[in-house]
Formats: sequence, C-alpha cells, structure tokens
Amino acid sequence: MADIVEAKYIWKNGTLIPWAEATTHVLSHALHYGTAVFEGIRCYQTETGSAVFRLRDHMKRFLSSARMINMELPYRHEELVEAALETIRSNGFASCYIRPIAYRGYGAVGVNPRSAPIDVAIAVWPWDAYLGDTALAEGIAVGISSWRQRSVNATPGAIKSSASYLNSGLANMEAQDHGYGEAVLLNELGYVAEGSGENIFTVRDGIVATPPLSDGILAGLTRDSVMQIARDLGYTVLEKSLVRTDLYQADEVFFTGTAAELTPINSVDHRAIGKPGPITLKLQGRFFAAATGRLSEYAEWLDVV
Ligand code: PPE
Repeated sequence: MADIVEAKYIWKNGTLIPWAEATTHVLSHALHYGTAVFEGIRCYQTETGSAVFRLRDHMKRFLSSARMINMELPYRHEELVEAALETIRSNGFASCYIRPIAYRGYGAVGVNPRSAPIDVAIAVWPWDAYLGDTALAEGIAVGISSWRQRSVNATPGAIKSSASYLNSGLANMEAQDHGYGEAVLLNELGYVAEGSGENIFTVRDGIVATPPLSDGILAGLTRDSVMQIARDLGYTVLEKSLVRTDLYQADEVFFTGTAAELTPINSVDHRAIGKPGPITLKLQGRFFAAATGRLSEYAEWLDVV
C-alpha cells in the first residue's frame, strides 16, 4: 500500500546495523514457509517528546505470537521494548512506524522449522495515513471479500504470523481491483471478521459493537484502546458476532489498527453509510489525543522515547 521510506539503522539480533545491510538469504525458512511473526507499532510526537503507543502490549503480543508457532525468542520483553526505543532514537524520527519481526532464518529446508535459526529484527520508518490521504477525514468505501478470513484451525488470526498475510493480500488486492479502499473478510461461519489489516466496529442506535476474538480476529490493540475510550465516554460497547447486514444497517462503521488508526467507513458493498458519524469522530478525536499524549488518563499507554 505504500513504498518504503528508508531509515538509517535497523536493529538485528541485538545490534544496530545500516539499513542496507539488513538482508537475509533467499533460502531463509520464513521466505518459503511463512515462519515469521511480526508487530506494527506507532510512535507519535507529543508535547513532551516522542512516545510509543502501547509498546509494552505490542511486545507482549509479539512474544505470544512467537510462542504460538513454537519460536522461543532469545530476548526478554524488557529487552525488546528497549531495542525498539533504541532503534527510534538512532534514526532520529519524531514519529514513525515500528516493525519488529522474528523469523526462521537460513539453515533448514522442509516444513519443519525447528533446525532453522531464529532471527529478530526491528525496523522503523515514517508511515503516513495507511488507507490514503483523505481516509481519516472522509472515510473509505469497503467491500465484503470473496475470500474468507483465515480459519482459527488453519492459520489463526490470533497469531500475527507472516503466513496469515497472504490471506490479507488476496483480499486487499481484490478489493482494490473492485474499486474499494479495503476489504472486509467474513470468517468460515459467515460472521464479519476484520479488514485485511484492521479490526472493524459498528455503531447502531448509539451502541458500539465489534466482533469478539472468538470470531477468529487479531486481538487489535487499537481495538482494545478504542473500546476502553468508548466505555470511558459512557457508551455501551458490545463484543458480539456481526453479520454482513449488520454493516449495511449500521449508522456508523469504522476500522481500527495501528497503521489505519481510526478510519471511518462511508460505504459497504456500495450501500452508503454516509459521512463519518458523530460517535466515530468523537472516538477518533479521543484516540489521537490519547496517542499524542494529550489525555492524562491514558498516559500509561505511552512510552517516552
Ligand atoms: N487485524 C489485522 C489483520 C491486522 O493486520 C491489524 C494490524 C489489526 C487487526 C489491528 O491491530 P492493532 O494494530 O493491534 O490495532 N495491522 C498491522 C499491519 C499493517 C500492514 O499492512 O503491515 C498494522 O496496522 O500495523
């Protein structure tokens, strides 16, 4: 969706190395079999310096994804947190996107990854609005994908594995081919799951709803933050299975994600939802205020760089 913007350094296996040297062999296991897990995190500029949004929770999810694919990372949580901060500092960005990745490297062929080494890297680069320049203010059109969400007993959505993102790529390419800004995937049972790289919410009659984790989605940290913000504002927030027509009938629909932040959805399958609604805009405003350190009640979500 975006071309890479190069930075100076990448953290790899414990040290900062020049961006151009962060390469890997073509026979790396992960390249052939998808044996990698990753994270996406954002660092925002705040009034008191740069700060990373929910860094500790992202690194927890990173370790948990790794463990679920039988990869014990050779770094502790605290070391990964510090490595991310060090990578940002060394590159001098006031705001950026952070991409930790752990993968099975060079040294084994065949599907069983266990004899391949575990490599861990953290890259950072500037990444603007994920779904286009007008997306945050005006919203985007989405379409239900003909591809189904990866199944909970195949490549579970709860594991942020590289393998899972072929599914996302297929859905996103199809959506763009059909003129939509993004895809919405239904799970194997036909319930609304998520976007190719976002969680999804509806608002109807003032009630905020989002699919439960058991519908096979990623436990999004933006989703979690927005649910908390909505509850703190006094809204009822339900985690409940949604069907396609729940999206058609909603007063408001929006996506959440680290890259997508809080992106309004203005139509689903060409059924108009309309301009970003009042609750969407209120939550979006509070989300950005929290992420940029303007709300003291959410200060614990930020780690100063
Ligand atoms: N679902 C999926 C499938 C997903 O990839 C993301 C993040 C989310 C939900 C939202 O999770 P969270 O970021 O914790 O709120 N997608 C990441 C990757 C995007 C990419 O294209 O790369 C992201 O937003 O960083």
